[in-house]
Amino acid sequence: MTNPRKKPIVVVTRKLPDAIETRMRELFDTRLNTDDRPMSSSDLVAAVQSADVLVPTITDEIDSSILAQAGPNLRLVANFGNGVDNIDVQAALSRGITVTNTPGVLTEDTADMTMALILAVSRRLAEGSRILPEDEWAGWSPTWMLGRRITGKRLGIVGMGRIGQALARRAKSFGLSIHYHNRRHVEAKVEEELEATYWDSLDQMLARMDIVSVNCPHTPATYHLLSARRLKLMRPSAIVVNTARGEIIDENALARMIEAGELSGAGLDVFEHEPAVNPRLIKLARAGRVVLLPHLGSATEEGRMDMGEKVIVNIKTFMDGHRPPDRVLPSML
Ligand code: 8YV
Repeated sequence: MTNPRKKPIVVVTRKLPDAIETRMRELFDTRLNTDDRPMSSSDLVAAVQSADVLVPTITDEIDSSILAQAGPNLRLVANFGNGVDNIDVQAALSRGITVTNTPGVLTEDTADMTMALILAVSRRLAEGSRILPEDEWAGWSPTWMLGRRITGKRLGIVGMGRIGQALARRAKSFGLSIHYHNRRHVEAKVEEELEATYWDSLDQMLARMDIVSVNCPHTPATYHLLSARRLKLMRPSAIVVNTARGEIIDENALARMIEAGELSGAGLDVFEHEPAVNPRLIKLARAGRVVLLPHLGSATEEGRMDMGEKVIVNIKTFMDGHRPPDRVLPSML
């Protein structure tokens, strides 16, 4: 890096879209992971020892012990992803390593998927779509496979950032009334446009909602925010949807309550111990009580390209000696 003509060594931990990898190879001395196998912690140690820039994803735990073994050249961790709960940001900063992420470009896709899960659980889409391929349809009946109406119900959004607001806009057009819990009110203009009701007490909001959607980041403060105690406050007819991070919900408590009929169902795209999924949830999915997706919230071709482009801009800007646009600071978490 002291020699401006020398391209920085950029280690990318997973396979990215071809066009992104090609551009990265043109711009940087980029080391790709062509077989896309998730890196072990010893692979990660080797990566941080050789790299000027590391490009990890959610499947890499860049904790303080990995960072402590970083070589002297590592200056930037440019996460391919919005959430940075896979990175110890504080430990990175205290070693003089900048962290960036890819905010904004996966907002609409994640909000779409959240709405899809709300519909899937309420209208039994996953269960219904299994009937025909399994040749189990005896024909229409007035009382068979009834779901729940969306229109007129109350949606409580936990975390009203970009994705929460994008969900609220969609949900409003489906006739849901919008409620939210957040550290602070959103702008008055936005609250007005969404006709949204703010709850400073999460407990009080949960007790009154038909549908609860988790859309906040995972931080130490939001770990098990939907704890067993809080889930118990919810109505038995209510459903929970999570496209944020599994750790925000006490998954065991959620599964137990759905098994016991104390909650109606759930739509989950994220899990506490990904890629492992709680066997109780798998059992509930087989019984059609929950809808489970394999972390597909931002999985669109366009989204992955946009994320890759953001990573490139962050690296390029940093290497040109400027503050990268998506720098993450501990105060933002
Ligand atoms: C990403 C996500 O695909 O960006 C995020 O925070 O949860 C995902 O949708 C993943 O994190 C990529 O690293």
